[in-house]
Amino acid sequence: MLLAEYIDWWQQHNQQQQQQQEEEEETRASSTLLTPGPLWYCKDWHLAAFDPQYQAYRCPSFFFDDWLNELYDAREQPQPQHDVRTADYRFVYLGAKGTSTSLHSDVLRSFSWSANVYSHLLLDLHGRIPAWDFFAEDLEGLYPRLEEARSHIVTVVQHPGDAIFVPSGWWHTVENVDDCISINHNWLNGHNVHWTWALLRLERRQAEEGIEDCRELCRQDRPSPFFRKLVCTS
Ligand SMILES: O=C(O)CCC(=O)C(=O)O
Repeated sequence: MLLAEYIDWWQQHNQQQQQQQEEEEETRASSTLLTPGPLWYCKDWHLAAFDPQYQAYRCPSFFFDDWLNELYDAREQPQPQHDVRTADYRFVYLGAKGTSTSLHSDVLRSFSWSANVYSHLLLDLHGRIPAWDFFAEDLEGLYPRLEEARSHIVTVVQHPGDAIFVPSGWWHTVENVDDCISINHNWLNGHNVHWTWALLRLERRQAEEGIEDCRELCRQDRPSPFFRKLVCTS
């Protein structure tokens, strides 16, 4: 979806919401309400890389020491695969009220910061449980340390102009409690790069173990490049 299409959808969605609210007030009967359509969320828009001259914002000084994005900026000869979608770890998010990001911890064990340009975000930062609703009853009994993890949940309401720092490896969810625009960067420096290094080593070891039984199939002298590529990518 193009950005222009997203904005058209957003305007129509808001008109529909308003119409629904008015109808609700008039009839007070839910049977006549419009069926809600899909709720789109524009995520991971590489605005800084999309137009480097534009300089829409400056990185807050607290988050300046950023080896990850510096590495991307220092690439002198971008390869064909380095288009704007893989240009950096600097993102803008545009979301209608009610859009959300489900539970995750950040790429490469990076830190992240998130600044709220417009409207309100609700962030939950918590322990490591793979679930969206931490208080769902069907989790009971599945995780022996559920109660302990629940006691560590932190809920934050971010207001316009607020920025939040998310430490490496912290699981979090986000909900836009209003229409929202935010800026999010992932970054590394001397304080967390050891986590990234440990993760890369672990994942390399796991990948090696995972292909142990078919390693021979990836050999360069295999006759069909197509076959080799297929095996390597899977
Ligand atoms: O704002 C969002 O919806 C998600 C941002 C986030 O969790 C992140 O950048 O790691």
